Amino acid sequence: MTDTTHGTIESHSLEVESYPPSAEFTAQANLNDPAVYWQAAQDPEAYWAGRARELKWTKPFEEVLDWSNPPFAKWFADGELNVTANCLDRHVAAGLGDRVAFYFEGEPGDTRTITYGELTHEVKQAANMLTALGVTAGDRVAIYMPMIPETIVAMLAVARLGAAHSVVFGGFSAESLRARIDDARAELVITADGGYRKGRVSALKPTVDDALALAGDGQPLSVEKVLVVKRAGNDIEMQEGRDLWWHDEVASYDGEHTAVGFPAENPLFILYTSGTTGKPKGILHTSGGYLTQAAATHRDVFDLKPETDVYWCTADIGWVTGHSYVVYGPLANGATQVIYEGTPDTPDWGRWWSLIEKYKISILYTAPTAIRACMKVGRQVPEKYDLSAIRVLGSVGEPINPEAWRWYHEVIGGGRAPIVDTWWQTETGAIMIAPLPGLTRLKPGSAQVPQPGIDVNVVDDQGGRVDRGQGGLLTIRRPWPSMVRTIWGDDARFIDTYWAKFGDQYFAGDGARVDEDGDVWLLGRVDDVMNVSGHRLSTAEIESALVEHNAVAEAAVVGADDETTGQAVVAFVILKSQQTLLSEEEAEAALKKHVASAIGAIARPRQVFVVNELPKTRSGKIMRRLLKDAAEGKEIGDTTTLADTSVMQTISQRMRAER
Ligand code: 6R9
Repeated sequence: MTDTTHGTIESHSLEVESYPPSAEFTAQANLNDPAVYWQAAQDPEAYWAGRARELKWTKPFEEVLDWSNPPFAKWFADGELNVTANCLDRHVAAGLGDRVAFYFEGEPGDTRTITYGELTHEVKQAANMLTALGVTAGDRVAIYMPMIPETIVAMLAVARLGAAHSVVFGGFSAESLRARIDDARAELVITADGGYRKGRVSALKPTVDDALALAGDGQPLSVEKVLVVKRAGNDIEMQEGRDLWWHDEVASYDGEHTAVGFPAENPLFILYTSGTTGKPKGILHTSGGYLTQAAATHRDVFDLKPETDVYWCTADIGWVTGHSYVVYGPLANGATQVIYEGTPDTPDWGRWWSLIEKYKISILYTAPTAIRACMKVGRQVPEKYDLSAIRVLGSVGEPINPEAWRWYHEVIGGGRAPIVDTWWQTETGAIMIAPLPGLTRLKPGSAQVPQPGIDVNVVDDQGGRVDRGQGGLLTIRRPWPSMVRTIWGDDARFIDTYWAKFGDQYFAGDGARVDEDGDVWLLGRVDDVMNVSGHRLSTAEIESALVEHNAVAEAAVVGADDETTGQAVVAFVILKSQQTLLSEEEAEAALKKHVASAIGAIARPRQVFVVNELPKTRSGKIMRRLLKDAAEGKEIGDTTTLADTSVMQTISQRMRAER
């Protein structure tokens, strides 16, 4: 049976189920003419220039793309704009000051409704406060906050002044925070006393205190002031002369502030992400190109109607999804959003669905790991709520397995709402591959189509395109507006990580396959980066945290398949022979805790195994591939290159005993 209005399954040449857009949806969609793809492909620069002109420029650009010094791209470089004024003042000037920008819901149930007019006022006041604290264009400000409105106010105030923010996820440890502060040489830290998570207060300010007390990288501490938002009312220490309460300070500034334009290539933010070595990479994004693509993709991919939609992206501001699809894209489009401080299971698993019912959320953007967690709890929970306002669903962070896709489509989307599976990265800044909901026949599990104006390829090791039906490596050939400009302070690493492999193509680090229709299927990372609940973690970073522990001689970490989190951290450690203080069980528990406190709770290993030997090649390289097989309970692959072939037998026996 085929019912196009409900997107019922249709079979197709390859027996892959697919869901055509309903005639109704297509008729009302922002993009419903497939010509957009070939028009953009004919002249991508002209296409992006047109999208950039949807923004307000204080000085219009003449030059679109400067690619004279690859891989360092400049977009719209002779133009000037103020990013924050594009997100706020522009809408107020257009008479939209009374439109709701955010419905905020705190985890304990407190709520706030903030209009564009009010948000603009608060950001102007904060910009005046930051100016008085010495923040000017070109500076860096670290932000270490819970998911509350002030976090967004802080980001927009920093951007308004032409300074760059570096948001550090509130779950990161003091060491991780300090490494990021040092790398960016941030002069100001904005934090909160604490935030609410899982029904408890999780303190943030004490971690900032610890971070600033650490030895750091040997250079003098760059931080001069710490601004503290009062959120949870927990007891904290305020250091005289350094720490200031946000509410005390901001009260003395008025809400008059004129935004000036900055060059399109002015840095907007640095966001740290895991790479293949232990040291996180400071991904640098700039202003005009970034905002252009964040806004354009947000409108196109989610079919946003700013006048009527209520949009909710569940991502934390500490990740790139929070930057591009909570702050910059949606606000540039004048969207009305919901932000929620806490976890989906507090006070119970109905929380998210109750928010959807309460605010009549029409567009939901979340991650497969969250969907799988809700699936486990069962459909009877969301079924208690009225989710009928939902008209578009989004997914990001990792490939969405077809089973989760179907559940999301049916249980949350009423079998009616299209799902846009969006592939992109911290480095790409904005969505690169995703269906357009009014045009694309959806296939569960595939992100499918490059966005108009984006040149995605799947190539072999030599950089040549693979044939349809084949797999290879994902690359991007032509520069795109929101692309990473460099790794902060490390141009050589930028070239080496993304460009050295193919020269003229950006290497994303993901494997992919193109099917017979030309749709792209993402297959996961091809490097030593794990994806745990949609968060990137580096094996090297966790290994170095483990060997820092005085009981550990050697460590190997792998990302093993996990039903809920996609991948999970599994560690194999050799203890120092002279250490006798800890039993194996004690060591395993202590090391889990140690990793969580060194890097952050998201890096806590699911399992730690004490072993006597690690599988190594004759040249001494740890064979993580074999450990991954063992951790996943698979048949162990080829061990012939091992120096000692018996070690894997011992390890896999050990693993089988655990199961
Ligand atoms: C936005 C974000 C990027 C890595 C990326 C890839 C994986 C993200 C995906 C996806 C398959 C999707 N990834 N979205 N894989 N389908 N829709 O997640 O950025 O944290 O930098 O992670 O996440 O492996 O390379 P980031």
